[in-house]
Amino acid sequence: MTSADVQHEQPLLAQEVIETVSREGYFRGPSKTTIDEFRSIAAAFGDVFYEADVRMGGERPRNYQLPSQIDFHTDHVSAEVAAWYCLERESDGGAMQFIDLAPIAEDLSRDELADLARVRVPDNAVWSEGGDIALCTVEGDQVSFHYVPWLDLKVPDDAARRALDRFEAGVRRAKAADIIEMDLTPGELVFVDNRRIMHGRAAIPADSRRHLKRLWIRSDRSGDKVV
Ligand SMILES: O=C(O)CCC(=O)C(=O)O
Ligand SMILES: [Fe+2]
Repeated sequence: MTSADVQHEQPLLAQEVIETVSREGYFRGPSKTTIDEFRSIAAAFGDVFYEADVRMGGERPRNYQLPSQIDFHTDHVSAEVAAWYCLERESDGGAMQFIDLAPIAEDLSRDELADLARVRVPDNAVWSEGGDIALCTVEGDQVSFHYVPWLDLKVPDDAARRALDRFEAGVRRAKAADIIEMDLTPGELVFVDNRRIMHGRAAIPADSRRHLKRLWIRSDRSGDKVV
């Protein structure tokens, strides 16, 4: 074995990443992964349909290209899996932050989840044709979320309002006690189930060199849904 082999530790198995994301909701990778390995794991999940550079600036900067704090949210609903690869770290506020919505769903009754599923979130994607999306979808024991708190949620009635209040109280508790923080260093990656795990970020300096590559992935099993 050469010293180059040792540096790469064990080869990263895409299957392990896929299984861990399905069980735990996320997988954080070892250091020293190459961006090509990152891309090949993403490809093993399914169709990588959108790619973004999460760093400051750009001609028409999106929220993730601005220094302000970003509240916890899920990304576009078409992305079953979202993945980030760290190219440059920012020590001043640059850690990624996650909240697992699975325990919050477990605290809600079946009726509350059915009421919550009637809350609609506008689709603000640039390619959107204006439809909106259920805040949650229940299929058997599986609850999938789409939650973007700064958008104008449509709440059809009092029961849906009560369910939303209970859900948001759970999110507030998780923000106070259950944030999963990952201060990725260059070469580290994270894959998340975008319908279970929310992400957010503290404010970072406007001149930060922080740079993550983000991929959105539609799994091979999902068929043709949105986008
Ligand atoms: O800057 C981050 O850590 C995440 C930003 C974000 O919301 C995204 O990449 O979708
Ligand atoms: Fe995001």
